[in-house]
Parts: sequence; C-alpha cells; structure tokens
Amino acid sequence: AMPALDGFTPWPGELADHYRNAGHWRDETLGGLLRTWAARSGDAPAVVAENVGSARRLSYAELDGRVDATAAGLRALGIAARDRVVVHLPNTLDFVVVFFALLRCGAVPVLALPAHRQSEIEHFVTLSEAVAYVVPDEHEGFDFRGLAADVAAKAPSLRHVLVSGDPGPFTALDALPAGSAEPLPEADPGDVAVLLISGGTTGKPKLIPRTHRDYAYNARASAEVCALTSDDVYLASLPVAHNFPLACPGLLGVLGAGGTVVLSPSPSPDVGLRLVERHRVTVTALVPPMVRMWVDVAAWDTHDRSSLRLLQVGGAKLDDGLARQVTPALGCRLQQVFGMAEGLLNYTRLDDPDELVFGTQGRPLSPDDEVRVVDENGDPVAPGEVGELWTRGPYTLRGYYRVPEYNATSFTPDGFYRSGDLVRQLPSGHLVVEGRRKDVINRGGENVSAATLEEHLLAHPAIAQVAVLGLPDDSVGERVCAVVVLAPDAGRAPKLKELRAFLIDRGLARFMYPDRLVVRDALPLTGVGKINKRELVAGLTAGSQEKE
Ligand code: J2J
Repeated sequence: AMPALDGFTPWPGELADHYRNAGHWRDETLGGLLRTWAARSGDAPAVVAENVGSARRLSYAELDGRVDATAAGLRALGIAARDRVVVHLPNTLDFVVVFFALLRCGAVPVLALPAHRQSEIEHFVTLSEAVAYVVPDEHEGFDFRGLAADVAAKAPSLRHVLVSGDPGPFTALDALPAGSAEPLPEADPGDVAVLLISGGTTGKPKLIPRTHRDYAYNARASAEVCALTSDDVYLASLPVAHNFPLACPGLLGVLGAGGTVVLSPSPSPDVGLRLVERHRVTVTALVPPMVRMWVDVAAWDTHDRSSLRLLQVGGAKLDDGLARQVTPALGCRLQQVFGMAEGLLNYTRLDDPDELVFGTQGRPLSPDDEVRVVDENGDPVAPGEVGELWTRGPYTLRGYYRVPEYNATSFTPDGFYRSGDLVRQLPSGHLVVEGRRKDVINRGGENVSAATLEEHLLAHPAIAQVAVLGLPDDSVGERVCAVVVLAPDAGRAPKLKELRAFLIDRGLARFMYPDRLVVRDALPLTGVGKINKRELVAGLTAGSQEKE
C-alpha cells in the first residue's frame, strides 16, 4: 500500500480492529461505492440540478459515466493520488461529478463553501498545498474567476484553475484533455477521502480529514436512522459541500439508498417549497434561521408539500417553540441533528416521543460513539449536569490536518475530541446543547451563558432573532450585548429597561441581564447559514473603538 497522507492522524490499531469487526468499517471507497450504486440503480434518477426555470438530471449510470470521463481528464492534467484540490462549487451537477471524479483519482477534495472568499480560500490552498482549484464561472453575481486569479497569484502550489461554465483564461471542466481509459489504481479504504472545513466560528477554519470507510459508514448509518429508501427524494437546500447535506445522510446517504438528490440553488422557502412540489421531495435539511422562514412562508404558500415526510434541522440550537411549529406548519416530522464535520452525529429518532424530538438535539448515531460530559478539570460531571462534550468513535477524527500544536490541546491523550460544546445528557442518551464553552461571557467573574439568555430573549414577542455576545470591557473584562432582529409586527424596538423587566418576570438572575441592546435588520450568517457571531463581535468592537 502507498503511504498515508501526511498530516493525517490514524485511529490506534485496537480501536480500528473493533470498528472493522463491528461491521462499521468495510472495505469500500467512496469512488468504488458509486460504481456499485450505478450497477444496482442504473437508469433510476440519481441527481437533479435545478437552475432558474430548468432542471437537468443524471441517472446513476450517466453519473457514473461522467465521473469516469472526468477522472480520466483530471489524470491527464497530472492530478494524482493524494493531491489536494480545493473545490469551490455551488449546488450543481458539476459539484457531484468533480467530487466523485477526484475520489476516483485518489485525489483529495477540500470542500470550500460557496460563501467563502479570498482569505479563506488562500488559507485552504496554502495549508493543503493544493495543486488545483475548481470554481464556477460566476455565482450569485460574483465572478469566481477573478477570485481564482487572485488566489493563483499568491499560491505557488496551484497548477490548475478549473472552471464550471465559461472558463475565461482558465481550463473548462467540460474541455479536459481526453484521458486514457486504463483503470485507475483503487484508493485504500483507510486513506483520507476528503478534507472538510471546520465550522467553528473562532480562529482560522481547520481542515478535517475523513477517510473513505469512516465517511461511508457516516452516510450509511445516517441513511438507516432516517429510514431512507429508493423512493426518497432528498432536497439539498444547504450548500452540499457542507457535511450535513453531503453525508448526514445527504447526497451520499441518499445515493447509497438508491434515492434521488435534488440540488437546490438556495435554502430559501420560496425556492424550496416550489421544488418540494415539483419533485415530490420527501426529506430536506435546514439550519434554524431557515426553518423560521420556511414556517412563516408555509402559512400562505400554496405549493403541494404533501410528499414531505421529514425535516432535519441542525447546525445551531433549534428553539423549542419553533420546533413545535414544524409539524403543524409543514406537515412533516421533525428530526433534530446535532452534528459536526469533525464526526460525531446525534439524531432524534423517527420513533422518539415528542418531548425528546422538541426538547433535545438527539443521541449519538453509532453504538460505538463514546461520549464524555466533563467539567473544567476533565472529570465527568454528575449525570444530567452541564459539561463539555468530549467524544471519540468510528467516524470522529483523531486530529485536524497539519496543525500539530492545535491538536495537542484539541484532543485528549486517549484520543477524545474536545468539542467545546456544552451539553447535558438525559438517561436516554439524548443530548441537550447548552451553548459553547467559548460562548460563555465572563462579566467580572460571573458567567453568562449566551445560549440561555438567547432562549429567554427569543420568548419576547417583539424579538424574532437574537445573538448574545461578549464585548471587551476595560473594567469588567466583558459586557453582555444582545443583538436583535425585531419581529415583523413588533412596532417599535423594546428598550433595554423593558427587556430587563421581562427577564425579571421570567425569573432570570440579575447578572444575566444584557448591558447593551443593538437592533439590526438582519444578522450576518456563515457559509452554511448559522448566525456569524465572530463577524458581529468584530463589527461592534470596531464601532465602539471609533466612537471613543
Ligand atoms: C446546537 N448546536 C449545534 C444543534 C451543530 C449535521 C448538523 C450540523 C452540522 C454542523 C453537521 C447543532 N444544536 N443541533 O456537520 O452533519 C454546532 C455545535 C457543533 C458545530 C459544528 C451535521 N448542530 N451545532 O453544524 O461542523 O457547536 O457542523 O460543534 O458546521 O455546530 O458545526 P459544523
């Protein structure tokens, strides 16, 4: 076998044996699996791409053929096993084809989100020493070829820019050199298949190595939890380069079940509900801010959504009140998903009682997911108490890619990933997310949980969205700032004094009250649509410095 990708931390032999013996890890590669699926599902529709007004679809056999042709072309360009390639494509057929084609070459796609821009892309290309960068010609009014030119000028490792659509000065994906038909050497199931981007909103994003067999297990087990069959039509509303719509169960899980994936150009309800009707969609996945919009629009939208059976929601905490509105508004079951690109996935199960579906973020996917809830010293908290979630298991990374110093503090010596998430665990194993360790604001020694305060503020009728932040303060270290978006029928903004009275009524401790209230028309979002607190803090910090 060829040496493994450098910078990848393998599982220790004993655990690897266990994961193999338990049947989680199999001798399969993602590129090879597509071949198996094509042999099984042939002419059935695999992927449908929706652009404005038109749909293009590929059967399993057509997809498999396109992937082989593209893989041969990539090889002819000189892209070899273990080469990293930054893929920066929106929800299009080319994403799916290029993704599998790279896997078949044994090359490693680095999956950037469409919303990423120069600083992130330069970081991914430099850190991974990528040899190629794949972009659309333009998307949502942004010219990606210009971005590619800027990145190429600064990244000596980059040999190719490949463009989906009009290539400009670069190479068109549909005009790759004709490669030889000679079969490619198979990748090893234990090799790194893909590098995902970490979702953490502090510091530079990290690269997460996922191997063929761990990611295949991730997708297959997720498909089982969602009871996917070949009758399912999954709408990829979120950017499919993200772990959630890619493999939880997402694109990979749906193809493994023989179903159909519809690639939506946008997660918005006006686009999504139209596609639900047109393609008889059965399952989709959203982040909470989008759920709010879907529920609101569904109140008057007349598209037929009777096919929809399951809405998966994850990426940030789903408010209990909103959770309860999903089934009445959309007529489908809710599944909460607490996942991370690093690995561990928690799902509420289809047959869980309502209290667990509304009030928890699910329980671990695998019987071999190990979960520890620990205090500041790393000691287990009492059952039901809040602590930091540490985890290891058959699809959770053992180290980020090429950041040994960071890994030394992000993992325990026995290989648990310190997630930074604060959770409590119920006797059933279900987890309730109580915030982030770094999302606890320290005001003069008093700890204010942003998540808790957010939950209370959201209960205020005038508030539609909220982000609670700590802003630096010379006297007390940090001050508590609530940034809110008003409900459409709110009239005027509540005063800070009124909010305090409201919180007093709810029995909240005095030290939890916000010091500052900022009203915004909208909150900035990350690439996958979560509220971007880092950007909010940066904006508010710069602003206050200017004033002083
Ligand atoms: C609270 N916080 C959550 C939830 C993720 C499925 C779903 C989501 C992601 C994802 C994913 C949360 N409630 N339900 O990869 O496959 C926060 C946690 C977590 C971080 C991971 C998937 N679901 N979170 O969001 O890698 O803080 O993955 O550690 O982007 O999002 O972010 P990311």
